[in-house]
Amino acid sequence: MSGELIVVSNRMPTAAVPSGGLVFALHETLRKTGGIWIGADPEHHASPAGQLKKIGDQTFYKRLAFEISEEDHETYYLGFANSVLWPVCHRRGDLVQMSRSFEEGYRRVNRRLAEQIVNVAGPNDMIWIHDYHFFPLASDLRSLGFAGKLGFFLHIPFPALGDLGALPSSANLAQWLAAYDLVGLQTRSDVARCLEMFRSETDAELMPDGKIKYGDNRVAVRSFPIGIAVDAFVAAAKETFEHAELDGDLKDDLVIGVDRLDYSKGLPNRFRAFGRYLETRKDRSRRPSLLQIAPPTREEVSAYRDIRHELEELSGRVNGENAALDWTPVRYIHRNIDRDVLAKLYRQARVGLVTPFADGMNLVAKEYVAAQDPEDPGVLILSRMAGAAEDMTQALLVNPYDIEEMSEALAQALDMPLAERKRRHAHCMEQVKNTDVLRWNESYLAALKESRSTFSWAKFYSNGAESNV
Ligand code: GDG
Repeated sequence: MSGELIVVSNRMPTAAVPSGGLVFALHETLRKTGGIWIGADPEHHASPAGQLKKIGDQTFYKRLAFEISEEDHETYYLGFANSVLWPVCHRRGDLVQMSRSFEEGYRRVNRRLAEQIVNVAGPNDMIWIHDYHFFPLASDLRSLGFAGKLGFFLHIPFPALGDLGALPSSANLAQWLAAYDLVGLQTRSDVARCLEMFRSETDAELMPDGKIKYGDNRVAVRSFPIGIAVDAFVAAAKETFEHAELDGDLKDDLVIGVDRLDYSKGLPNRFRAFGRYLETRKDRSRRPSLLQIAPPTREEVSAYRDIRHELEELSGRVNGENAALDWTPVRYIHRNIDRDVLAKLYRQARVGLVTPFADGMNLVAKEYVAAQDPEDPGVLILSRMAGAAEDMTQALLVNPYDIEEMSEALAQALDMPLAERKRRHAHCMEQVKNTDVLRWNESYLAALKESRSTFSWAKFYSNGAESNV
């Protein structure tokens, strides 16, 4: 008898129909298949409950929340997940904050969540766990006797072997990942780095079927490049754009950037490159605007406050040096913009500027391409370090550390002839369609269904444990 699909992610939408790329796609999947979505309760509790609780709309599938305390939030979420794992995975070992309490909080929340999941999961259920908040969850679920299929998808870059050294020694990524049946990563380069990690482990062995054998476990590691809900995005972008929504000087030569305000997104260098372009542009009558939308995120972490101050200072400087009475070169919006407005702004923009230092995929690059008018498309400037660059090779690929190169790419993009814009856009759009998020969902789940559960009941009983599923 086949079981239910259970999705686990730190953030879970509570609205009947959630907005946003990934969340919307997982919602669409669960709407079709039914099942359960488990996520963290946004409220913090002095004594977190021992069971999952229903939260939000329950129409098509169950939404169950696990409670966390203020201390859990500080140690598991802000601490280990976002001050250790996030910087390590984004090649910023210098920003790692070490604290035993972070490690303990991370392990405590994962173990507690595993206990709560086995109380609701049936033996044939298939659990799909998302992202770095839950690396050890499969290992915890297996030790409690869960025997169904366990899948994992990492949305952020898989760290290089050298960067893994910045993790505390209690974080055994290889052992944690080996407890899954299928580990999904964004790109082929991520898979290569993950395999390199396993190769460096004496307990791991690459099997003829491509799986990794680690102790008694066998895990498959594959890339599943994520995308956007293409049709929905194209439709939103096509709606008549109200020019009244923009000030006069935003209508021409608009360059757009959209990113959570995160140090991995390379925003200061982007502002510097735009400033450099303004200084060196040949046609001084040209007055491009950079519209940077950067909603706040994780502001309790000091590295995020630092990047905010740096950006405010830089946007002030570029404007101070270049603005005219009737022209503001940099528009920096530090808040969330409605998704439909965003889609239309992308379509209006001549250039999409996506320049992260490290990024699992980067959906903004795909949204920008999908939003363009194919008969008069804008140009995507894309960092080589974004996962999206692996397939979108006809974007203008740049090194996000090279201000001069990015400034030259801006000049090239703003002057690009229509025929070249159309050719590059058509190629990028093909890649966007190939990775439509609904297809991504289906292909991952099909691969997870086919994967054989690594769990050994014989071993479990021989250890004298009792089943509680
Ligand atoms: C992680 C990985 C991977 C941004 N500002 C606003 C807004 N957004 C939306 C964008 C886009 C999404 O947020 C950001 O997605 P990204 O992929 O660019 O980046 P992360 O948030 O870091 O996501 C990343 C992704 O997971 C999926 O696997 O691609 O590499 O880091 O959809 O449009 N949306 C609205 N207003 C804003 O102001 N409505």
